[in-house]
Amino acid sequence: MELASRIFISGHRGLAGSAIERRLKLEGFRDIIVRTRAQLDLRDQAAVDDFFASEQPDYVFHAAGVVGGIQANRSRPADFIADNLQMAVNVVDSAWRNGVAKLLFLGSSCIYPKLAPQPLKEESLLSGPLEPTNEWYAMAKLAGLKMCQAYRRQFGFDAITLLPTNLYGPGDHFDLESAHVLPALLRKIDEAHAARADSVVVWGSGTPRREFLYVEDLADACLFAMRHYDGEQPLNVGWGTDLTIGELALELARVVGFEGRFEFDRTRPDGTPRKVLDTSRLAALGWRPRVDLATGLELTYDWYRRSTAHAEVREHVPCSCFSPSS
Ligand code: GFB
Repeated sequence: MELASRIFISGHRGLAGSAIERRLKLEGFRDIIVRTRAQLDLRDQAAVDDFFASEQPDYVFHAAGVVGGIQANRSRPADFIADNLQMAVNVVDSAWRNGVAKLLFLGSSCIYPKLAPQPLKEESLLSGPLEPTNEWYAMAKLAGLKMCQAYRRQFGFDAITLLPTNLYGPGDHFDLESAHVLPALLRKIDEAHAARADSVVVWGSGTPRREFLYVEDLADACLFAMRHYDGEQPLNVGWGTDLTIGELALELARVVGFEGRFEFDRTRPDGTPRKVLDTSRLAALGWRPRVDLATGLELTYDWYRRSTAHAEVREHVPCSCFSPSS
C-alpha cells in the first residue's frame, strides 16, 4: 500500500471505519475515498458497480455494516442479515470485477458458535450452533468471510478477513437501546454520576464475560494485515483477556468517579456466556495490541465528555501509542 494508493473505506462514519480513516491520515495517506450511506447505498449493486468503475480504488477496507448491541440484533433480525449480506456480496464482487488489488473484510467475534472452546480459535468457525441473539448478523458476516475465500480460490482475488472482538473507543454510538454494552454503560454511569443518582441498571446477570479492544488498536491491526497478510484464513484480533460485565461496570464507575451501586435487570438477555479470542495467529505475524482496558476507558471517556459536551468536537487525536512509522 503506497502513500499514493487510492483507498476506499466503507462505513467511514462508524466506530471501526472512522478509526481506520484517522489512522490512514495519520500515516500520510491522502487519496482516501469515502461515501456516506446517502451518497452510496451499498445494498444497491448497480450503484456499487458504478462507484467502483468510476473511482477505481486500489485497496478497500470494508467496515460498513448494520451493527449494534444485543438488543439491536434481537429487534432487527431482517435488517441485520439482509443489509449486511447485500453489502458484503456487492462490495466483494464489485471490488474484484473492478481491479481492486486487495480488500480487507471485517467480521466479528460473534460469528463463533455459542459454546465453542475458549479462547476461540479460527478453526472453530462453523463447528456448532450460533448465539441466538446475534445469529442473523453472524450469518451475514460468515457469508462475507466465505465470499472472500471463494473469490480468492476461483479468481485469485486478494481478499482477507479480520475477526475483531468487541470494540470500543472514540466514534462509538451511545443510544441506550441499540448500543453495545461498553458505550451504553459508560453513558448510563456518566449520567447517573452527573445526576447524583445512587444506582445504575445493568442488563442481564452481569456474569457473562467479554473481551474489549480499543478501536485504534483495531485500525492498527487493519493496516498491519493489509500490508503483511495474504492468507485465506480469517485472523482473530483481540486483547487476549476478558472480564465479566459486572467487572466492566465497576471499571467504568472508577473512570467516571461514580460511587453508586448497580442493579441487574435479569429480564434482559445475557447473550453468549463468553467469547474471548485466541490471537496467536496474528501475534505470530508480529502484531500486538497496545492500549490496555484501563487506558482505553480513560481515552474513551475523555473523548465522550468532549464530544457530548461540545457536539462539534468530533475529531479525536489518536493515542500517542501509535506513530506513523509503526
Ligand atoms: O455489546 P453487547 O450488547 O453485545 O453486550 P454482545 C451484551 C452483554 O452486555 C449482555 C450486557 O450480557 C448484556 O446483558 N449488558 C449489560 C448490556 N448492560 C447492558 C447495556 O446497557 N447495553 C447492552 N447492549 N448490553 C455483540 C453482537 O454481542 O457483539 C454484535 O450482538 C457484535 O453483533 C458485537 O458482534 C461485537 O457482546 O453480546
